Amino acid sequence: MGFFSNLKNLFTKKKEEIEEVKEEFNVETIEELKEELEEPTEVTVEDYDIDDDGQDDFKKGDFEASEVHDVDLDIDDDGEDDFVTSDFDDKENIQEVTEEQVLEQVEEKKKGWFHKKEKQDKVKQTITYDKGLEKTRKEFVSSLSLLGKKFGKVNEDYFEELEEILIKADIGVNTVMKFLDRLRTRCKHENITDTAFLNEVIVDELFSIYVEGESLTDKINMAEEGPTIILMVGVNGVGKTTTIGKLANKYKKQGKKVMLIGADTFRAGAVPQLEEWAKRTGSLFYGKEEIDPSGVIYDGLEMAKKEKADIVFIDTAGRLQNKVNLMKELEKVNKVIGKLVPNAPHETLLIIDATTGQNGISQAKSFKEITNITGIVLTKLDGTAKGGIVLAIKEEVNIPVKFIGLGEGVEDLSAFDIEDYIYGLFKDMI
Ligand SMILES: Nc1nc2c(ncn2[C@@H]2O[C@H](COP(=O)(O)OP(=O)(O)O)[C@@H](O)[C@H]2O)c(=O)[nH]1
Ligand SMILES: [Mg+2]
Repeated sequence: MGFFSNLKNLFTKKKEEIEEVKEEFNVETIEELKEELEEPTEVTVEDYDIDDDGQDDFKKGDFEASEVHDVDLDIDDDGEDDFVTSDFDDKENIQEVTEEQVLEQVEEKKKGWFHKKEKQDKVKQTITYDKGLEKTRKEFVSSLSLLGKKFGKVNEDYFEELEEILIKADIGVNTVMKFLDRLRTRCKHENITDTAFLNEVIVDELFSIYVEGESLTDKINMAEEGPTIILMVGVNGVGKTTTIGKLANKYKKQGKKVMLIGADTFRAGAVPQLEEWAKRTGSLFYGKEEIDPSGVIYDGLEMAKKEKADIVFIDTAGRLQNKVNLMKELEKVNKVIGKLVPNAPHETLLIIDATTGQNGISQAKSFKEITNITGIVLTKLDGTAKGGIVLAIKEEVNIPVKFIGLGEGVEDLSAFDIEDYIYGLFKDMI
């Protein structure tokens, strides 16, 4: 039935994780931590200190080799290195350990290190949400607490004002109505009159809206072979080009060969803007202004294949004034893409500007009619108190939100994560 006993645990866990990583970096504030985590700490195995003596123990190639070389490892923790690998050749010098034991230790240390990095990345995401959803959270939490004070007890007037608050957060009228029905029923059944307790139930029920029903995957569908092609669509100014830049940065960091194709041949300056992002992120680029987008995409994909790109983002123009034309254009674009790369595009991501609220929802509905949208990127959540739009998209459009934009910086993009989202919205309430 309810989720909020889990939610409480979840919030506690998140807070603990943040504290742990703060300690690791020896910083006091979230701002300092954010800065630390945004440092390009592309730590490779090259700088790996097995025995924590502050010295790098070996070079990257050693991980790939079946043998470990030049390892100074203290197996029995007596503060002395037990041997260097050259001892392997000199059997007499091997005293306390076998080669297997060494390798085991290396593996374990390696795992520990990656685990630590994973935890740091998780915390980075949590605090990005925390910061990005601040506006929505403040507005929402303060309205709810005022409401609680005003009424003291839950009654019909309370519900009516709650409805207004939820609609203001852009949760969507239909969603709000359904949600309030459930809330009323639950209050009746469980005899809930205390407004403070009801706050917990509200979070719980909102959470349920997202997780119930058909579960939508937020993972990017990657090609099994050849380049993964991702088509980006959406009306002008929503953040398509910026999002491509952020995504290029993300995949580049994962070691992928990224390529950007500028096929927004409509908006002046759109192609050079994308080219700038390509330079900044070290991605391949192809783009041309003032010709047919399908032609640009054709040539761009040829280059992507030749260069063996792993992942290709295609920037398009988004004119929605004329649905029929846009539909025809997208059909043509899809045909070209499919011809050059079978089964592509692997994703068609629709970019929605969260600050446009219900307008964004209508855009999503329109685009859904025109073409096969596989995911939504919700941008500018940092600039709005309307963070509830994520729930409206789930309820009214039923396309998964795959990424969210939480700022203008290159790092201000996160894979959508329902737990971090709920935490960012409600951490002060529970
Ligand atoms: N605050 C904020 N601004 C964003 C975000 N994403 C994009 N923008 C800004 O929105 C504006 C339009 O972005 P652009 O990528 O050119 O939109 P496009 O026309 O869809 O390609 C730019 O000023 C971006 O910096 C975001 O997540 N948060
Ligand atoms: Mg653009």
